[in-house]
Amino acid sequence: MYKLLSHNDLDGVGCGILAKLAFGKQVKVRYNSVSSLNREIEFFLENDQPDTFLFITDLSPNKENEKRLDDFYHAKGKIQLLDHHKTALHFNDYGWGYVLVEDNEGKLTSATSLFYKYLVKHRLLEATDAITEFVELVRQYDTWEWEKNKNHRAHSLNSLFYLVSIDDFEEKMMERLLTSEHFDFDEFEKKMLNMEEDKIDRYIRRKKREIVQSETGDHIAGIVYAESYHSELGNELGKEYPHLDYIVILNMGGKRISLRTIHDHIDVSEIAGYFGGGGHQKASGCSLTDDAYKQFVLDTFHLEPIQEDAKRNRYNLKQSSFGSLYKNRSEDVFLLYQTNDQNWMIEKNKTVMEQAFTSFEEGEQFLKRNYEAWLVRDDQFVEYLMNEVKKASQQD
Ligand SMILES: [Mn+2]
Repeated sequence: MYKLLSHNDLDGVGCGILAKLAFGKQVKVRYNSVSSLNREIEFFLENDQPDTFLFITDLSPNKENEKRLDDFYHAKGKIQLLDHHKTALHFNDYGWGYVLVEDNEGKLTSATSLFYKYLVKHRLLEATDAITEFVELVRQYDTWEWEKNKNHRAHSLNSLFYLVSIDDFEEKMMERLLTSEHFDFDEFEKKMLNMEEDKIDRYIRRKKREIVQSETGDHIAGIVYAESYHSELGNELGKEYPHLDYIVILNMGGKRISLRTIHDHIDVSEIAGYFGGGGHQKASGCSLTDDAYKQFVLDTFHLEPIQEDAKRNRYNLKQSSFGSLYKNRSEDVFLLYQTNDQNWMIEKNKTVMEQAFTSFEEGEQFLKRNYEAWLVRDDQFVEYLMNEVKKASQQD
């Protein structure tokens, strides 16, 4: 007998599908949240047959269970942990652990891609085109490589995963992988997925108007409440507000936090680690502990959402060398403009500030991090210019 304990997201369930393809009725699969894994491990050690082979994929046990599993392994228990999370690398110290973040071709891994390689290598599953394509879609979604590759099918696969129950998804995918030569969606799914993508877009647009900005230690974070679409949200909010170091997504019902960053210089697995969680450099999570609650909920609850930049301007545009006009909540007015020596400077309420910037982005980042300023609409820009002209002509 085999038992698989895996994560309850697409990558985790991808492992379950592979296990069922390989072992059929000989495997019991249980999907877990990060926090429920440890209960399942304890249940396995106390109740399952000692000759059952245990796989753990896409999740890490806590310290106590790490020890228990190692004892079980040395008592001739059969166990294999496969993971790709940076915070799980220490499991490589064990004979039963295999954690790989990036393969030798420099490609990011996922639990499903690691488990597929493992099963094929040990001749437990025969590789086919359809399975290989499915595994690659899961990998690209989980590592977010799909966005760079514009592989929307990977994103659609994850959307489909959340549209149906895990049981239905497993059943649909297994049938497809067993009978089709290539992996594809059917016509009905394609229609549904189009509607779902629109719905996600609308959800994200609303969240862009709810996010607040807060200083957290050495960083500036964006904080938003959301129950769904955490990866999409983290990515879109990160790109919309690149002056934020990272995005904190609070799921109050689940008492969970997701952390996302688009920046290479930030490691959100460290921040999650501080609150007892873990994950990847750009995507991590932790529980909403008392400390995290104080920092992200209590201390930010009174804050006003970030004001979006005016989007439909024809005159007050970013990067305009003679100036882009910004404002903040205290009605300070900022003009960000390029000087003759190619530097970018800021005039705050008509007084030149001392800082000079080598690019527009750098100057804008400064304005947004320090003043939460936003690009004003054309009408306010025109009014500002007319006042300038009036003043100039009065001086003549
Ligand atoms: Mn994963």
